[in-house]
Amino acid sequence: SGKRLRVLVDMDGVIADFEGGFLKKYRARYPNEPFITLEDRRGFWVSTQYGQIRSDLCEKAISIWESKNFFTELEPLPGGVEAVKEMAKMENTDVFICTSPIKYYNHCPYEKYAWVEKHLGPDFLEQIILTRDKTVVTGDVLIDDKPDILGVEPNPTWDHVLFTACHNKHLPPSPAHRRLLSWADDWKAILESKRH
Ligand code: DGP
Repeated sequence: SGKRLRVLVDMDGVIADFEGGFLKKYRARYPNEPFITLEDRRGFWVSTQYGQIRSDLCEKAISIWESKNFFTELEPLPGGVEAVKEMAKMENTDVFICTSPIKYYNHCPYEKYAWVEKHLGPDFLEQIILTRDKTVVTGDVLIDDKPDILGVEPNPTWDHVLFTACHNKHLPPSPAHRRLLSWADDWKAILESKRH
């Protein structure tokens, strides 16, 4: 069909290495506290799993991503920046970065813009959607590592493609979404399948 394809790409866990950045800074700040290796991560919420080890570790985990420079200093995930740039150059394709800022807003929203400018370029600042509710955003595809994307809209327009991350790789296949295993996986085939 002649319609343009709108792709929404999540940031943390999809193009920015939130989990790796978290673990590195948590271990540096709390060298004598127990930690969860990426291999042992289960469940989307990092603070929930840390709180299960010992209740005070929940707040210690939160203190890491609430710190200045946490989000700006996240490393890009392999192939993500290249894939998003390539996608944005494709014909009849609009790409938006769709990301939920944390509620402690002192640094995170600013740093997300700074990260996009640094890694994707200043023109990409036009493509940022910051929202705590992705269900109200319209698009054809949402590439996101969170297994359950809920909000006020019961029938979002997008199809959720689950991006594989340390915390979701053990989940059984679900009719709610297909998977993109990494940026080395065939993301172009997923986009082409949605164009019809
Ligand atoms: P998104 O990936 O766009 O759905 O954003 C979710 C954000 O929440 C992202 O920055 C990662 C972060 N996050 C991960 N674990 C926790 C947690 O346990 N508590 C909070 N408040 N945020 C978390």
